Amino acid sequence: MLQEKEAHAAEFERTFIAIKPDGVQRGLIAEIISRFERKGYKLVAIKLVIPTNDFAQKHYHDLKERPFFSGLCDFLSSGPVLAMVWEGEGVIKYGRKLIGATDPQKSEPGTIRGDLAVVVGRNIIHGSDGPETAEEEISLWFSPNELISYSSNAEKWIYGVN
Ligand code: IDP
Ligand code: MG
Repeated sequence: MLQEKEAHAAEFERTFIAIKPDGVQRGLIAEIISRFERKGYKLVAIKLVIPTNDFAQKHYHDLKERPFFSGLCDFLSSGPVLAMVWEGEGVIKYGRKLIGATDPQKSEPGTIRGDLAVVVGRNIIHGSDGPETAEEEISLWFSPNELISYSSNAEKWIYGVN
């Protein structure tokens, strides 16, 4: 039975989620964390950091050709960011669903951006968009010893595994 549980746990994926400076300043940390927590995902790393501009450029390197890149990096490095890693079955893709579309004007009500943000340049939260970026972003923001592996008593109720 223990083996079965371990095998199941090994399937869990991890994603990088960050509350950007606007979300932190607006007092939305608890609101956003609670949406991931209540869903049934497990928090495995968390820290409050003010990224340097250089670090922000690394985080958003895929967007360096876009006209908003410089303003985006200035913004991300303008104040505290709450960096997190969340774990669970399908968390990368479903985390993006919880977050909603990039432009809050197009995010559905019920999503984080749909409920809590208005414009694309201040959309309060970041989430990895796929398995490769999740891995890349987790290792950019966290060292391996900051990722906490633990079993949660809720898991057997969330996943139905004994
Ligand atoms: P995502 O955050 O939903 O993954 P990306 O396309 O990866 O969206 O863009 C990263 C971030 O860049 C967005 O969350 C948003 O803050 C910002 N951004 C994206 N498009 C625009 C734009 O057209 N104008 C200003 N900022 C933008
Ligand atoms: Mg993105």
